[in-house]
Amino acid sequence: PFLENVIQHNQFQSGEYNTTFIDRSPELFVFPKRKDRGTKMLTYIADRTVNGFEGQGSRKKPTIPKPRIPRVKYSEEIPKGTKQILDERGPEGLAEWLKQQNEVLLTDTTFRDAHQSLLATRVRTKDLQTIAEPTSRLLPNLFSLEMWGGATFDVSYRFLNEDPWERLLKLREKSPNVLFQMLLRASNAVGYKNYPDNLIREFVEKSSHAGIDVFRIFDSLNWVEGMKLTINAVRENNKVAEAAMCYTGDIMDASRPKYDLKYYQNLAKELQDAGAHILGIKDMAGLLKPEAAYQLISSLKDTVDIPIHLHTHDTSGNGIFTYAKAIEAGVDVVDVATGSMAGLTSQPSANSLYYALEGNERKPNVNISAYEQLGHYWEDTRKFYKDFESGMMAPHTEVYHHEMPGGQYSNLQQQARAVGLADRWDEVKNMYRRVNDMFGDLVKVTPSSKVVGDMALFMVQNDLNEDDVYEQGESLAFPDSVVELFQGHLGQPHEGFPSELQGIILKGRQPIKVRPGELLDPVDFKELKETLFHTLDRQVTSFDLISHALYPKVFMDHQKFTEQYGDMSVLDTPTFFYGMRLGEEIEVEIEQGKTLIVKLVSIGEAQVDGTRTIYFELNGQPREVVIKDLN
Ligand code: 3PY
Ligand code: ZN
Repeated sequence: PFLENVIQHNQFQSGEYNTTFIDRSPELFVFPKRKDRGTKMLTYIADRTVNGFEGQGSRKKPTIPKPRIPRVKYSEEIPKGTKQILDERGPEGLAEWLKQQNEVLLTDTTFRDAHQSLLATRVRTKDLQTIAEPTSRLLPNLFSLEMWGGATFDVSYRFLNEDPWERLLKLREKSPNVLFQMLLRASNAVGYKNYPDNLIREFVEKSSHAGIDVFRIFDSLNWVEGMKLTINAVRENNKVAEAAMCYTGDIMDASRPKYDLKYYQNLAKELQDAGAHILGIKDMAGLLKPEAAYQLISSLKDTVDIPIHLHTHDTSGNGIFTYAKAIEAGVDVVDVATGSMAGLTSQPSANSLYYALEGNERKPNVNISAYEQLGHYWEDTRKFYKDFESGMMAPHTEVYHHEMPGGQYSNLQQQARAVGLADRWDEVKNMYRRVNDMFGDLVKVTPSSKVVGDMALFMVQNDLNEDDVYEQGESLAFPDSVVELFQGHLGQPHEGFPSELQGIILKGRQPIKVRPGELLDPVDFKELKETLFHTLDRQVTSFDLISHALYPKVFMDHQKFTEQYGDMSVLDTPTFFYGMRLGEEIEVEIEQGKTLIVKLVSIGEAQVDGTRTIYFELNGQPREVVIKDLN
């Protein structure tokens, strides 16, 4: 282990073979602890069995049959797809190719936005990995698979205790033919605040190396100034920059001229000039009505030369109608999800769209029976995640009033519940819109949508109305996120902030007008690497450095988890969430070709110190672990 430590040491790797660094590096004498992977894993399973997941208390593990997996011929070569077009022709060539297609192309969001919007982003890599190759084989004509970014990055670490970079690498291996697409919040990256410029560049470079081809870039206030650096970074890596404008308001509503057709035309031109290969329209709440879609797409087709890619959520139930009108107007690509993961706050169903376009010359060129088979897998797999379902049972047209993004609805509902406002949810929804109007009618999408949500909760909780905010503002302690927004730390909204309210919220502090990134010190990656090497006591990757720079605490908590339990992404999902049933036996492949057989034999009585002994058999040998009963 000593030699291994020396070889892995960054000074040795950077060419310093003069051995004096050995005397100066006490960490070389720290040897990896002997890992007992079995005991660590049993401790995790015992803990879930007794204490449940995420503080939800222990619940009976449901009996869920193994998901049906479509039969595909693994021995055959995987058909070529859009990934090969990008690799051969570059991003401009791909955009040209796209414009020449007559049928509408599809982006499938099942691996990202669909589960972010329906299942609180909780779908695990294992369940994605199982279906990645069948998806690639059965749907080689997709434009792209949206499978990374948005909330998946932090939720992976925070709640699923898996490494999002590994997800990307593993899926890429299974799916070499279809473009991989991610959602990138411009200078907020995959987080909720502005990050230093060099971190954004590093993030884009390393995620393109790891497998992302199409970057959908948006700014939460539609502030193009805040998007340019990211667009350039994507272009420098020879990947596809899909610059997106977030759709808010209603172009058909003459009483609300702030976001009219002209506004979107100007924005589209600015994004094309900023270097977009594709124009994205990100209708994150599902506000784009069918006739508005027709007018918007028709006029943008005359405004820009680049292909147009439309994203919506089906919250109102009008998604397919909106797409049909957008397709009639010439949209190039639309976002859909596999039928059993579609609808409501998710994307419209690929299957429904296919049939809705029967007889239409732009009907997508996909194999509908393949979609139905993939739907079986997702119908079954979704059952693993039933505790994370939002509870929305039917189309919800109130979204046209409150304008909450698909991914925020259930989140804010949870937040409201946590602060004791569960029975005042209708008021919160209504207040969300009132806050929007008070804030000058904002684009609401992560992270600006979170600020509006925080303020709505704050006002309902403290029984405040708009007049109270103006009259008592001096003595109110506004949520931090609200103060930061009005300071300009998320950028500048269209037509600026309402100045009287800004004065009240900032209480004498001066807002910034420049790009927040200009004021942030760059991340010192070299120093961070040294520090992490010492704390983690292992070789540090570029991915670790980026994750730590984005989310220091979340990243370190994940490291601690892994140290304590090992890599639990190897467990099947019901066991990961619920632990095991008495007498149950499971197989866990901890690495390729190495499988452990685990049986839960019995659960000991609770002791006075709150512990219990849990008795297992591991590959037939008795094993016991002691855990704390938190019930
Ligand atoms: C995200 O930023 O995660 C979104 O999906 C916004 O719509
Ligand atoms: Zn979305």
